[in-house]
Formats: sequence, C-alpha cells, structure tokens
Amino acid sequence: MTAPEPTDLVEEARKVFAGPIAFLKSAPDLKFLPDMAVNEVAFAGRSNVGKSSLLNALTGRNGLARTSNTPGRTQELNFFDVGDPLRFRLVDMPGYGYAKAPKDMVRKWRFLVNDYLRGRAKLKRTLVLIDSRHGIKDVDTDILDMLDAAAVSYRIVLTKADKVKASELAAVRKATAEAIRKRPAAHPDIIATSSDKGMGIAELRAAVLESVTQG
Ligand SMILES: Nc1nc2c(ncn2[C@@H]2O[C@H](COP(=O)(O)OP(=O)(O)OP(=O)(O)O)[C@@H](O)[C@H]2O)c(=O)[nH]1
Ligand SMILES: [Mg+2]
Repeated sequence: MTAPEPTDLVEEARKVFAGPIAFLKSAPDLKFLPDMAVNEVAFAGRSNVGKSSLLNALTGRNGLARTSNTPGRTQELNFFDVGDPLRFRLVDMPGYGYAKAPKDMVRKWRFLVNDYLRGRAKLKRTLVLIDSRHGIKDVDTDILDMLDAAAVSYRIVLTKADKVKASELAAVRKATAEAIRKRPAAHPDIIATSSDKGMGIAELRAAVLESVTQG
C-alpha cells in the first residue's frame, strides 16, 4: 500500500472528526483507566492553556470537554471515543503549573498525569500545548524533560494564536522550534492553532489521525 497524500489525509481526518465522538469516562485515579482497546492521543499543558477548548475545536463540539476561564477546570483524565466502530481515543488532562491550586491537589494531578504519560502502552502521541503569548516556560520544560526521558513521542501545539500578531507568532514559533531541536522525543513540526478562530485545526486533525494510524 502506498502512503496517503497529505490532502487525502486532511480529508480523511475531516471525516473522522465529523463522525461519532463520545465521552467515555473520567479517571480520577490510574485504577480507573479504561481498557487499552485502541491507540490514544493525549492533550497536556499548563492550566488554562486551552487543552479542553482545543479538543472541542478538533471535534467541532463545543460542550464535549468542559472549559473555563478559571485555571484548574479539568481535574481528571477524560477519555473520548472517536469513531463507531471505535478508531482511537482522545485524552483531556488536568493542567500543570497552576500556582493557586491546593498543594495536595497539584501533587495528585502531577502523579496522575506523569504516571499515565509514562506508562500507557497505547499512547501514540502527546500534544503539549504552549500558549502563543508566552512560549515554553520552566513548568513546560519539566514535562518535556519527562517525556524525553521516558521516550514518549510528543508534538508542540501553540494555542490562542488569535491573541498575538502574526509577527509575534512567527517569532514564538521560531524560538519554540529552536528550543525543541535537540529533544529526542519531540516532533520537529509545530502547529499553531486558535480554537476560537479555527486556525490550524484541519492540520491538527490530520496530525492526530496520522499518529494513531501508525502501528
Ligand atoms: N482567545 C482564545 N481563547 C482561548 C482559546 N482557547 C482557549 N481559550 C480560553 O482559555 C481559557 C481556558 O481554556 P480551557 O480550554 O478550559 O483550558 P485548559 O487547558 O483545559 O485548562 P485546565 O483544564 O484548567 O487545565 C478559556 O477561557 C477559553 O475560552 C483560543 O484559541 N483563543
Ligand atoms: Mg481543561
């Protein structure tokens, strides 16, 4: 079989994300993880970076993942089934780096997120979301270090691109590409998105589909 042309992949991805997608379950603890029936793609990143919003934009369904102006909205691992029959799963995760959250909760989320990311055999790729206004910060570096050390494949996705000028977006994209150049588990291509404006969404759908269809 020959590899699909990129345009075919974008069209295929559009269809998959327009089809059946349903919330499966919330896992507050590793013992509540669902069976490993299919490949998974996880959304990681700082609290309030736009993980849940991006999941909604990808699936074209606004209320699927709960979003909020207040950091710390997502507190469990939330699994979403894509396709009927089931093709793959999307996993919305609690954010990190939320200074005002109670310390014991922060610790709980960190263990949950890290253990899931490090130990999940069906996790094909982690999308690490970075705010276009800020670029990679120290809290992000910690999770990138962990993913590199555990050899978990990840890809940087810039969020809230509508909040910066085109020149600023180009600069943050360049600085981010440079920052990940020597990171072994990082995908070299960065996708800039805006969940509000729909920017980069078709490209990200194709990237997600590509990562779950390999192996
Ligand atoms: N302008 C703009 N705002 C966005 C975008 N994406 C998310 N937001 C806003 O950012 C805030 C946080 O979004 P969420 O999707 O809840 O963020 P999260 O990363 O899931 O946050 P936690 O669950 O707390 O970790 C909300 O007020 C969103 O409306 C975007 O592309 N553009
Ligand atoms: Mg969230």
